[in-house]
Amino acid sequence: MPNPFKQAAVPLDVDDILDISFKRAFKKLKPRKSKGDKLLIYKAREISRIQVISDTLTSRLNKVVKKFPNIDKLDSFYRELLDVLASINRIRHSLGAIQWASKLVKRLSRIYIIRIRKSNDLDLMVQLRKEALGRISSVIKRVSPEINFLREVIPTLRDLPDLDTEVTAVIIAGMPNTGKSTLLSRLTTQVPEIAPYPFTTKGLIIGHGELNGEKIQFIDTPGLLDRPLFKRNRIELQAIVALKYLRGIVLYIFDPTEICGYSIREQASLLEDLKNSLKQFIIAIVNKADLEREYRENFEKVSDYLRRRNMKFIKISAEEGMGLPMLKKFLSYNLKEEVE
Ligand SMILES: Nc1nc2c(ncn2[C@@H]2O[C@H](COP(=O)(O)OP(=O)(O)O)[C@@H](O)[C@H]2O)c(=O)[nH]1
Ligand SMILES: [Mg+2]
Repeated sequence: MPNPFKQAAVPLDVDDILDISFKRAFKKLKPRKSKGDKLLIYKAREISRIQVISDTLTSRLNKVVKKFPNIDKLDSFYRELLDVLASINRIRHSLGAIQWASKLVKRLSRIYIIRIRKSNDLDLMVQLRKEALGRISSVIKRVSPEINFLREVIPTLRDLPDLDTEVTAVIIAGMPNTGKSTLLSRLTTQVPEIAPYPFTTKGLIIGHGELNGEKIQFIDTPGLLDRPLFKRNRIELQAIVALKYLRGIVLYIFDPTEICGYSIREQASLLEDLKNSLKQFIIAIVNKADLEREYRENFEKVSDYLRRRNMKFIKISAEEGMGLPMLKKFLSYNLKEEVE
């Protein structure tokens, strides 16, 4: 399922909602041939004013509640993101408050319509209508903090990346310049999409590919899984943690040459962090194998480390394509083991 918040409706600002409803209710109607009882004509007019305002407001408010996806049915990935960005409790509270306001508006309008219907006094009818609209407006104004909150968070939620949580994900992690983008482009067919993602300006990079006829999405996470996790704030960590709910595996890229600018020790330390925070199976990729001859010792160091840690790994050159057919086989085998 793609981003479940795509269809969510952003409420209008309280003043605008009221404005629209009042304008609609008070727009000049063509003067009807005022045959018949003047009292009945006035009565009908006041009743319709209340009715129009109530209908306009409730339909606007209900739309916001109805178009918001069912929180209990969200996939864990999007649920976690909702919690990071908005706090699930707060969202529930806001939607509840809006629903409450909508019901109360409806109830008030019914009560006043009945009272106007029973009245036989022109002034009283006008007075009742004014009172009704005053009370209705104040109900709406009372939920203005909730409406403003939703106005703020819904656009962010609508902007979340479209990740099909049913499609197997291969998340590519590793320090900068280790070869993640190069590998992603090798494993995918089209130009990858860049999807905005909370707390990283670089977004998620999503590439589509196939392994053994099965659709796979390859995900690069610049700014998230490419630097140490310590010193990150809670929210950033939660944005990272949301990734752990994607069904699939993680490829952790090593650059033993250290040309990337990070030592083997730093690269290993990030790997240890990720092992503790992600729940997917992690396969290590030892990249830049085209340079193995020049950096033999470093390659051995990395291999030794990975063997000691009992990790599955495979040596490739993303740039020159060496080891890629093997990597694909290795991937489909492990996806079968891990995902099914
Ligand atoms: N020699 C060699 N260089 C590579 C290999 N893979 C990537 N690179 C180079 O490493 C640099 C960083 O690669 P990139 O894919 O942008 O790394 P990212 O920052 O992890 O996405 C680029 O200059 C690549 O050309 C490889 O297998 N061998
Ligand atoms: Mg990159």
